[in-house]
Amino acid sequence: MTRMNVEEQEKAKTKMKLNGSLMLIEALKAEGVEVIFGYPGGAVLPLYDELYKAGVFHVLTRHEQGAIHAAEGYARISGKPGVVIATSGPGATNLVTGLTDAMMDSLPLVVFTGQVATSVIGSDAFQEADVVGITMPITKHNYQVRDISELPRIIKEAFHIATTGRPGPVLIDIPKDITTAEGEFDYDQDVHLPGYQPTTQPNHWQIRRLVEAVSQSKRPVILAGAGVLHANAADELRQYAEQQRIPVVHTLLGLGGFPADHPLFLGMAGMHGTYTANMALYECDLLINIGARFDDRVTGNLNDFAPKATVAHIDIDPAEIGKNVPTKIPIVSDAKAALQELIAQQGKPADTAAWLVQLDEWKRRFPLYYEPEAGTIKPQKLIEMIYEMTNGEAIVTTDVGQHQMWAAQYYKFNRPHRWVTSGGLGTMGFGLPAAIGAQLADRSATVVSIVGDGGFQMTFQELSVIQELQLPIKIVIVNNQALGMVRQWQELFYDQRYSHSLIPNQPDFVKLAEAYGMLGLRAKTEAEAADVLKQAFAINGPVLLDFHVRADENVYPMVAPGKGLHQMVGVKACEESSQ
Ligand SMILES: Cc1ncc(C[n+]2csc(CCOP(=O)(O)OP(=O)(O)O)c2C)c(N)n1
Ligand SMILES: [Mg+2]
Repeated sequence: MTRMNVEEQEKAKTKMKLNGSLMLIEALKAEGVEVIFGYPGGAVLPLYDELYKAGVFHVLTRHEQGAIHAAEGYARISGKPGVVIATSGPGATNLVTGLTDAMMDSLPLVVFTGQVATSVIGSDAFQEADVVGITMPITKHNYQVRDISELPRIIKEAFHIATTGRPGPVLIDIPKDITTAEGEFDYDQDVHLPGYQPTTQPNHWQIRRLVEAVSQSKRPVILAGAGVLHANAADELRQYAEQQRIPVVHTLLGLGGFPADHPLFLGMAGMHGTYTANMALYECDLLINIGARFDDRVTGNLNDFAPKATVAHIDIDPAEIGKNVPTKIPIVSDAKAALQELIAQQGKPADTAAWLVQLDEWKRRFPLYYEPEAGTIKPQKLIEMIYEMTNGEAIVTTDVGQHQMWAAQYYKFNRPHRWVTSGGLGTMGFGLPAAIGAQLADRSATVVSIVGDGGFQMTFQELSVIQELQLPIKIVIVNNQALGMVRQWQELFYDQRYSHSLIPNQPDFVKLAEAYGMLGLRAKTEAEAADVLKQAFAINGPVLLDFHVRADENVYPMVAPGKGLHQMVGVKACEESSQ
């Protein structure tokens, strides 16, 4: 027998006969998957048996929704695809919210669901659900494996599709008999998808047009979205903005793509954006959208959106360009590649001097504002205290509601990949499980999960995982004894009829933490808040903090639904600081 060299041995290994479960495990190894988030059940028992034997790092969440949000948090921080396994039927349907969330926010996931055996598909077998049908509109792509010979190719394609172009979730539905059937495992193959060829490099002439538009512009602004983060283009964004002296506003999901303390940064735009960011979008003569999708929460009433501007839009997904806002300069490209080309072409910079003076004046006169009140805890103050306590370096995950907006406004992100929030879908219950994935993606990071008292109760079963793995996550409940954002809208738009939004008798969250074997601390005043934060961050382990904040506080400024960005309410002029 001739001796095989290493390459031949590797090749032989990838050609070996394996059952479907082992194929899946080998494929995950080949993809460099470090952690799987999942939950077992009948249809995936053979797979779980092989996971057990192979000693794969698998995190058993306490609900499949927890698994998929954890995978999203992991993907957001690591930039790598999050991997999920769930069983057929209810296991798979429990993933629906997370898949939609990942689809809306362009997060790369590869999700495996068990399915009943191929021989009984369509017979309403026990725990059968048409998962391919159900998840068709909420996945970037999905598959059902019908023959073991297809499995390696499908897994390879799934990872490719999830992570290239505009990232998104890909689901693979695997009937139980496929997990035990044997076939040849060849993972050393090229992906061949003629119908899927994302454009990643910008068109030279469109870039030229943008360069010319910039040089003629007097009031340009960059609207930077999460596309900048997906493309790892924060450095290029900064370089370009500085080179051309163009101010930058962020979408909610884009935060951290441009340093919050940079003089050219105007803040977050949209419904709860800063006065300056929104007025910049209203008054600009050139709007350069980089990797944002003109979500309605960002644009306000489209009839009043950027009415004086020529619009340029750089996006990897051509379907986004011109979808909501007429666009004069379309650039289909990866954000990094487009920015590099813009920097290289280095056109005559815009004369933005007068514009920047105007913007600085607005920043000084109309900063984010709240009325301090030391006897209670102002939620805005709480976020500022957390920001200071963590030197602005923490990974922050949130749920959805008022606390999310305050976190976005008052935690200043100076670096990318520190902010994990549910944007497009606005999923309550996202924050806590997402923190698990974020912490596993960056073990040395300080992770703070800022959640609402409402949303926390949608997924708090994942405290078990945090405690079991001793993840040093600080869980901050912004407890306003209300579904605060709903309460705010009812106060402002429904004559204070608080229909099912007030929850004065929330459970004792400190005792709940203790039930999970975790330290719980409570604060009701600013002084107590300072004290418990100090205690919590001194401990290298999980801590749950229950902050009873001012319950009637609202998020401002606000663009009411149907209004334009220039029609914000709750803007307070700060006269003293303008002198
Ligand atoms: C799963 C889900 N159900 C309902 C909503 C609608 N909703 C948006 S914000 C909000 C209130 C959230 O309350 P809480 O978690 O306490 O956060 P707060 O606004 O008080 O900070 C609700 C019900 C949602 N976003 N997600
Ligand atoms: Mg609340």
